[in-house]
Amino acid sequence: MQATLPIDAVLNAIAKADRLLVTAHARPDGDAVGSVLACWMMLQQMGKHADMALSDRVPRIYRSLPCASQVRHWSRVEGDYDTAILLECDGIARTSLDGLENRFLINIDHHTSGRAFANVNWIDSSACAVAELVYQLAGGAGIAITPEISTCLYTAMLSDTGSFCYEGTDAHTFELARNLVGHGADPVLIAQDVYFSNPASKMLLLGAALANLHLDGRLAWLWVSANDMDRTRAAEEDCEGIVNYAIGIGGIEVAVFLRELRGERVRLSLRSKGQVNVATIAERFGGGGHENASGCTLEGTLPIAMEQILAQLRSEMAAASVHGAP
Ligand SMILES: [Mn+2]
Repeated sequence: MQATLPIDAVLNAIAKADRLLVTAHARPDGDAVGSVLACWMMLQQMGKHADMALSDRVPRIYRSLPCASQVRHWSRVEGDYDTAILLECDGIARTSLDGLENRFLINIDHHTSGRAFANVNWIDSSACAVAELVYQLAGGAGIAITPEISTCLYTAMLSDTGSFCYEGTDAHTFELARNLVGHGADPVLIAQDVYFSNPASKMLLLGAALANLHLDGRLAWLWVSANDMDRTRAAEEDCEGIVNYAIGIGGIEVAVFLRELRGERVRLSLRSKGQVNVATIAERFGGGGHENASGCTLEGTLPIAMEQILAQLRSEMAAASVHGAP
């Protein structure tokens, strides 16, 4: 007898559920937001009672997505949800939501650092975005892929593939994009919302970060202090993508962006062009992600965090024989 496929286990669990909550990781990115919205719309079509909640607000650039205003901004789950669907989380803690502990949990993830922590787990690191798994789920559930669902899933995959640039982007990725556009996603409007609607604070913060850009061989790093954040009136979400300016330099193989948080903590975004696995490094510090894009939070001051991560990266680069000037 054939073992139950993970997607079927998820569909079975949804079929049995009465009241569902859909959530994703804290500091949600485009994939997390778009996939939560699409998953929720799918559940609505299935006639389920479902809500969406995130521990952080939906980033501005994703607030124009269909139904984005219905995402609840919670720190604790209240309500008699019998089942919660967690997207892109390697554990309950990643949601930063309290009150999930005693519920039936469904985990859907595409990170290489994914863990089978839930009652039902579907982890497929070959998917370009968790949106791809939600799309498959919608297909499996036999629901109609509406223009609203397509818009959310296309936005999610656009952001998670780095506009179809990251490792793993292949014919299959474009096939999915083609299907979503066929179902009503408008790639021009979505690109305008995601890439041409930046608040001025984001550009001012980028300027501050680039003033702190440092290069050493094939390694690049840059940072912003808590003071930079205040001075530019930047929001946390304005930091998204800054690391790409460092990894975008010719000859650079590994890059890190550091952001000083209140209370002697530092948030790190790591990027690699492929020779060094930055997911492993992030995991060492309690974070996670993909081989080429990951993140973690370090305890300590900005200079100490910088020293720690640069030492780790230099030793990993030496081990991977990434040497020399760019
Ligand atoms: Mn993702």
